[in-house]
Amino acid sequence: MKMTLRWYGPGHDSVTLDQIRQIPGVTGVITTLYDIPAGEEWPLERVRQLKKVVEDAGLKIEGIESVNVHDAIKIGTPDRDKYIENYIRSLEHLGQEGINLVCYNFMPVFDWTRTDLAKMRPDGATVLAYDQKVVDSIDPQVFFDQTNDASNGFVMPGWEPERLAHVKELFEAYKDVDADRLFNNLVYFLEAIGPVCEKYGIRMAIHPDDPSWPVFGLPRIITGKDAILKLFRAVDKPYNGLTFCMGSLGSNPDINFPDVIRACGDRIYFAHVRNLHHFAPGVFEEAAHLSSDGSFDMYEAVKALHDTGFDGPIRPDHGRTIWGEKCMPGYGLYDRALGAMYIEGLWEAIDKAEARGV
Ligand SMILES: [Mn+2]
Repeated sequence: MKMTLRWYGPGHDSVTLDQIRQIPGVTGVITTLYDIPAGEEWPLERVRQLKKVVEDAGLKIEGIESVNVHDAIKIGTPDRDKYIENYIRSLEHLGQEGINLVCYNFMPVFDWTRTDLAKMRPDGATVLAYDQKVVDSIDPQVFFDQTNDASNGFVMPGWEPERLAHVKELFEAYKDVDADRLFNNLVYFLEAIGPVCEKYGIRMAIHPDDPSWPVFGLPRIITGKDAILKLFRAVDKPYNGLTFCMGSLGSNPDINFPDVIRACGDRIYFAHVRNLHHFAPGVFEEAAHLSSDGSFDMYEAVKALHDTGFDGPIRPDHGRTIWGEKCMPGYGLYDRALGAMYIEGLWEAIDKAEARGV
């Protein structure tokens, strides 16, 4: 296991690399070229610059989150091959620089969805929260505008204004895309990028849909264990793997994390570890990482990762906003640093117990 933090790159993050380096055990970052729109090629020179900035700070790029997939590829429009070519060249440039983990998602229009970016908890911390009733009662354009207004001035991943300025057109473009078609378009994409992934040993780690059910009538295809295994079978190659995200899979309160981890085994290349507090089906908020603060048994999840020999990067996922920090919702320094330490503590205890045969 390699402990990492997500970092949005120079000028896009309130957290600095120097701060990240001071979190004990954190040796790398998961980063991106945040200003390059989905569908455009990542120039080799930009990848090199990013790598240099991270390495000059004493850290390593452990993976990219994300190289976003253009809507044409998800929709399957006639010009998708042009965007796939760009994607292949971006992967080529990452591979040439020795970066071989890419997290991506295949969700239509909206990336992750939350209905409140700053829900106040009793202790004064604010967290991202979700309430299905809000999603059911609001127009998608209004929803987008409200989310953007609540982002503390940060551009949030998956919520790029230039793309989502055209929410109505995007919905129109997706109107004939059902779950089967979306899945087939994902398979087409994965098969097309196969050669470059195999050439450079790049692992494509798909991020589960968040939440794990259709929202605003848009299909969702990476929703749980069966869906993930179906994708593994459809493109049965080692480069086709998973980002095990507890926040997304955990939107389903009945999820059994150890079961998912054991079923996906060595195809899990990246882990987002976090806790949620469920109030009712479709109503939850993001908790601190500690098991007792939310609904999940974090020990059991981390133990299953440990037991299956997981050796990829872990990042503490969304944190609460605490101690007066001004940051992108979910991506402050303080609570994610606490989360990293907690996960490392669990890992050390599991490691030592195993070594002693406990
Ligand atoms: Mn995640």
